[in-house]
Amino acid sequence: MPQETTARLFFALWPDDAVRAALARLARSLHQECAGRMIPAHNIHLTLVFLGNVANGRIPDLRALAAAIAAPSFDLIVDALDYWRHNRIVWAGTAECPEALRKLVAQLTHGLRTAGFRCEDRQYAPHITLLRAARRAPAVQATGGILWRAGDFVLMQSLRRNGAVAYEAIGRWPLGAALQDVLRRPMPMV
Ligand code: 2AM
Repeated sequence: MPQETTARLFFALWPDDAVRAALARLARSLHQECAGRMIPAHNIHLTLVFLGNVANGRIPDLRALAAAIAAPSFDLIVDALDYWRHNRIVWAGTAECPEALRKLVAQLTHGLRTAGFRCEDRQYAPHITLLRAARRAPAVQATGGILWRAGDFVLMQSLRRNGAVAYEAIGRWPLGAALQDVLRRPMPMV
């Protein structure tokens, strides 16, 4: 019987060029302080939901589920730094997680579970990994805020190419005004 192939997948926010450049600058300065391996600028992202290995045949279900998400766009202020000792990553995050980000993750997770996908039970901890195998934690836990206007989200595939991690976009979906906001707007007089 032919084996069904799988893909290692996750939903994420992907930065635009300006935010990517600012995060890559931050990664470079943290690297001087904490050593370890810098995440290449083109790989920097914020994971929303990690799916792990998914049968390729289920990718259309993931696309349909993502297309059905109705969630507002939001601003993320990247102003916090931290270090996880258990996996030695240095990451950037946000002192205050926007409610819209939590709701987007909750909506995705709910849709995924309903469709029979396995998602983690752990509480969502928004983090943008900047260094792996870091030798020490950064001395300060705050950074000048980087404004990230999240206007869409992506489904990514994680691959290994020549021993390096490579990410490929499978789909991208816009975040927009929530339906309630649209309905609340005054109707134009005709
Ligand atoms: P990390 O940066 O903390 O390793 C692609 O691998 C993305 O999915 C990364 O953002 C990674 O987070 C996250 N990821 C990888 N394995 C994961 C797991 N088992 N649980 C949750 N997130 C994971």
